[in-house]
Amino acid sequence: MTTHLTHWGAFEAISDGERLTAVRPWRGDPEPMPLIENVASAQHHPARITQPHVRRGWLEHGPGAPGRGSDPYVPVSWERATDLLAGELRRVYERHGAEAVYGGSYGWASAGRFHHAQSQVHRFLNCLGGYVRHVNSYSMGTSTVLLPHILGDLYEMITHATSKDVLAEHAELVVAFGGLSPKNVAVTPGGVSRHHGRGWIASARARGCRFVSISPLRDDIGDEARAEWIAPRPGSDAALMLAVAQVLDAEGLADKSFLDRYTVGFDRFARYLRGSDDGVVKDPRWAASITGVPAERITALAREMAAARTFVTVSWSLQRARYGEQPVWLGVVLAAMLGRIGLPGGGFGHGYGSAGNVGEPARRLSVPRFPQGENPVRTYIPVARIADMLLNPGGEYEYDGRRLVYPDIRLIYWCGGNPFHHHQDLARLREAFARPETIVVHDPFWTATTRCADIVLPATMTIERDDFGAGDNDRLFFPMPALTRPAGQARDDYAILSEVAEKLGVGKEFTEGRTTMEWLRHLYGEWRTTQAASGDAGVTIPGFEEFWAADGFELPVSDPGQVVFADFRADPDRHPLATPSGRIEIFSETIESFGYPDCPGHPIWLEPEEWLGSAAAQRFPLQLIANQPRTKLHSQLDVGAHSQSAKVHGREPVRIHPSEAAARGLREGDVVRIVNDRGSCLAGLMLSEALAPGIAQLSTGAWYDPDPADPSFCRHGNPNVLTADRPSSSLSQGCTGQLCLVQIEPYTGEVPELSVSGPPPTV
Ligand code: PGD
Repeated sequence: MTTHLTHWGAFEAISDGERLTAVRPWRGDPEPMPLIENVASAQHHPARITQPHVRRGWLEHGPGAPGRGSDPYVPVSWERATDLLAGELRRVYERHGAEAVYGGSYGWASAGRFHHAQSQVHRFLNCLGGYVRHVNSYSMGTSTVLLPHILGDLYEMITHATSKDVLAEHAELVVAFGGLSPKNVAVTPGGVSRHHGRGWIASARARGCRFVSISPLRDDIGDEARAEWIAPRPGSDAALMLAVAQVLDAEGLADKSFLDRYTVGFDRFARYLRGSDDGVVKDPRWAASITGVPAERITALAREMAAARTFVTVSWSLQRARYGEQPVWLGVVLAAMLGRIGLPGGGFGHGYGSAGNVGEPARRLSVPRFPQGENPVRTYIPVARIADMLLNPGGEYEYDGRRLVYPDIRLIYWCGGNPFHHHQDLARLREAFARPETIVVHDPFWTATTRCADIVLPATMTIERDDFGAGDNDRLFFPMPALTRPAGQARDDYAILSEVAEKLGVGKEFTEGRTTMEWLRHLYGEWRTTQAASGDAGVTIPGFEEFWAADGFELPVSDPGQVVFADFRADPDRHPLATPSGRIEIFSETIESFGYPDCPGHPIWLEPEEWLGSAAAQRFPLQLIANQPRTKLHSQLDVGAHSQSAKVHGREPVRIHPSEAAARGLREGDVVRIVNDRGSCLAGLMLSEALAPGIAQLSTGAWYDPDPADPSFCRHGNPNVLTADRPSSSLSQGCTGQLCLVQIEPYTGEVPELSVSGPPPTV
C-alpha cells in the first residue's frame, strides 16, 4: 500500500503498474470521504485524452479559423503537436506581444507541490515574456477585495482563523449564515489528511453549544449539530442581519465600549439602521417582509446572540452572489456589535463551512513551492471577468477604485482549470471563446474546455507522476510517488512545457537542467536548509530519501489554540488591523470615496435582480441554488464511479420540495428541463423536504454537454447555462454563480445521449 494525496483526502492504494487495484482511505483519517472512489474509476475512462489532438479547422486554415466547439479533432504525434504549439507561441509573442496572451489559467488543478498546473504554466509563460494574469478566485472573489478595506487580509484571516477545537471548547452559540456544509469541508486546496469537519461540531454540541443554521438548505449542516434551521429567502441574508443589528442597537445590547475602541464608523451605519435619512427603520418587521423569517424569531435571535458567547460565521457561498459584499460585511458588523471578536469561541469567521482548512491551526513551517519567475506584464483581470475581456477588448471597467482596460487577447493558454465548468452563462462564454486566434489546453480529460480548444494536450493525473504535497494548513506533508504508468500517451505538464520551451530556445531557463526527481530533491533540499537556518530547534526534518520512503511527515503547528484577532483585542494600538484606520471599518471612507452605488461606504440591503422578491420571479418562480457538489470536487472526475452513482438517467440531480413537484405534475426520477432567459438544461428530479418551497438546488460539476444546435441547452445538467455573468459589484467584480431564477418543467422529448462520456469526433 502506498499513500497518495488529493484535494479531497489521502488514500492508500495498490497498483498493478497500469491501474489501481485497491484503494482505501488513509488510515489516519477520522472522517474519510467516498470521493476517493472517483480516482481509480476515472483513470482509464473513455473520456480520458490519450494523445495530443488539434482542431481540424485550426490545422487546415490556421489560427482564428471558425468551428471551435463543433469541429472534429485530428490526433497528432507529440512531435507534431509541440512543433505547432511552439510555432504559434512564437508568432503571437512576436506579432502581438505578451499582452495578447491570457495565461491566468484559473482552476483547482490537482494536489502536489511541483506539478501544480498553474505554477507550471505561469513559469513557462514568464520565460516567454509574461502574460495577462487574473486576480482573486471564483471561491472568494468578493471577500478578497472587500475584507482588506474593513478587516484585513482574507488569506491571513483564513490561516489564523480561530481553531475549530477552540470553538468546540468555548462557543456557546454558533450562528452560521450559509450553514457549515459537511460536503464542502471535505475539501482543502492542495489536500487534506485528517478530515475534521464534523468532530468539532459534535464536541461543541455535547458541551451544550447551540447551532443555528441560516440557509435555504437544511442539510447545509450535519445532523451532529442538531441545529435550528432558519431559511430566509435566498439572497436576503443582508436584510436579516440588518434587523438583528437593529435590535441590538435599539435594545442597548450592542457592546459600546468594543465599538468605540476597536471599530470606526458605527455612527454612520447606525443612521441607516435607525432610518435617520431614509425614514425606514431596518427592524425585524421590515426584514420579515424581505426574508420571510418571522419578525419575532429575528428579535429573539438578536437577544440570544447578545446573551451568549456567539460565533458568527458567514460561508463563502453568500458572497458568490450579487452584492455579495453586504452579508460578509454585516457578519463582521454583527460580531463587532456583540463585542467578542478576539475572544475564544466568539467573534467572526468566514468559510468554516466552505473548505476544510478554515479553522485548522497555522503550520509553523511552510512547504516547498515551485518558483514561477517574474511576470513583467502588469495587465490583469478580476478572474470572473473573462468573457467580458474577450468580448470587449479595449473596454473600460471599474474595479476596487480603479478604472481598468480590457486587453486584446489573441491566445489563451489553460492548464488545470475548466472555465466551461466554473464560469457563468456558458452560451455567452462560448461566444467569447470564439474570439481569440488560438486556445491551448492541457487536461487529463475531454472536458468542455478541451472540446473548445485548438491544441489539446493530454496531461497526467497525480497517480501517474512523482510529486509531494500538503494542503493549506494541513499537518501532513506526503511523498506522492507515481502509482501507475500514465494512461495512453499522457505526459506531465512539466514534460510538455519543457519540450516546448526547448523548441522556443528557453529550455534551460524553464527546466534549469533538472528532471522531475531532480526538482523534487532540489526543492526539498532548499526547504530543509531554510528551515534548519530558521533556528526552529523543535523540528528535525528528515533527509529526502527518508521522507520519500516514509508515509508522510507531520508538520508542527504554531498554536493549536489560535484565536484570530486576539492580539488586536489585547492591544489595538500595538497590533492594529491591516485596514486604513487600523480598526474594524463599519464605515469605510475608502469604499465610500469610490462612489459605487452597488457598494457604498457601509453595508446596506440591496435588492438583487434575481431573487424571489423581484419582478422576474413571476416568470421564473424558483430560486436555483447552484452550490458545490457532494460527489466530486467542482467538475473533477465527473465520470468517476462515486459521481456517476448519484446521477439520475445519467443527468445531474436537481432537488425541489415535493409541493413544487406536485404543482408541476412531476415525480421523483423524472428527467426535467430547467429554464430561464439565458439557457436551459436537463436534470434528474429528486424530491426533498430539506429545501423550502420556492427553491431548486442543482450543484455545479456536471460536464457541460451542449446541444450541437444550441449552446445554451446543456443535456447533462450544468447550472452555469442558467446563471448570470453579472459581477458581484463594481468594487470586487466577483463571480455570482450561486443564485439565479428559473422555471422547471417536464421534459417531453426523447432523452438525448450524452456526448461528454466519450471523446469528441476525430478524423
Ligand atoms: P475544476 O473542476 O476543479 O474546476 O473551477 P475549476 O476550474 O477549478 O477544474 C480543474 C480542471 O483541472 C479539471 O478539468 C481537471 O481535470 C484539470 N486538472 C487536474 N489536474 C490537472 C493537472 O495536473 N494538469 C492539468 N493540465 N489539468 C489538471 C472551480 C470554481 O467553480 C470554483 S473554485 C468555485 S468556488 C465556483 N463555484 C461555483 C458556484 O458556487 N456556482 C456556480 N454556478 N459556479 C461556480 N463556479 C466556480
